[in-house]
Amino acid sequence: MGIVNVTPDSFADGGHHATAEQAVAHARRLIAEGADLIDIGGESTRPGAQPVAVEVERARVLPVVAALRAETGLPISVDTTKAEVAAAALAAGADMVNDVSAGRFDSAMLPLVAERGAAVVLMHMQGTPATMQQAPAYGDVVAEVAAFLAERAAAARSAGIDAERIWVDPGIGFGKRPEHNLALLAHLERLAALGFPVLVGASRKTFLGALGGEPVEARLAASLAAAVLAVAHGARAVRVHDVAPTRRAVAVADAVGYASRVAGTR
Ligand code: PMM
Repeated sequence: MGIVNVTPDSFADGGHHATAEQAVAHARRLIAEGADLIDIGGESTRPGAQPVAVEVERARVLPVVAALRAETGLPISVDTTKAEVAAAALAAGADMVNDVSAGRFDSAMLPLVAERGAAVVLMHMQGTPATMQQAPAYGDVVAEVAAFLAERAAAARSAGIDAERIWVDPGIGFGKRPEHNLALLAHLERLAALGFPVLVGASRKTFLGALGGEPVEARLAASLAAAVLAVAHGARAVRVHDVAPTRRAVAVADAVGYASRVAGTR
């Protein structure tokens, strides 16, 4: 999943693709690099970020969704917690809603996704973007994230969303200390065991910098390691800024995983 943030303030690429033209050009680059899916967001969810008005978010996202829909058959996802923004994006041709609140911030979200027959990503977050990194605390982070995702998937099912259209995501960096993110990556199998495909977004995130001290623009190697480990531990998709190198790295993880399954059956 290639990331297109149409925002002035996202942590890793804020301001780089702030106009619709720049965002569309960036999405084209990600597609050329081999993205299977494009995720378009108009509201930063970085720690401390303040909410954006619905009209602002809609005006950022819609032209990009519409322009891309006109030129690609790849699935398009919209990264939003607002049903109004999601509704407009789905009408403009998006296929999937990536909701970092898992349908909790807007009660109209899950019914909307059901009614439109769209896919949904349900992501775990402790707190809200404005407060989530103040004092993240868990007893057993993997068990608590798994229980949360199971509960949200059940809510999505009761809203009428088909099981095949539900994805789950541990929400790396969303109300988590570095050790929480590492534990989730190490035990993704327990999230995959819920029966839904798992999406993981670790690309360029702060916990990678906390390990090696790199600033955000120097976290490619660490991001590739995280993507490979995510796939090795059961992620079906990774949400990344750097599509071409991630594809190469993940292809190796996939091939080794395949070889180990074949070896195991002989
Ligand atoms: N991370 C960010 C934004 N949206 N959505 C999902 N499903 N998973 C994530 O990990 C996630 C997300 C924040 O990262 P960005 O500012 O680089 O987009």
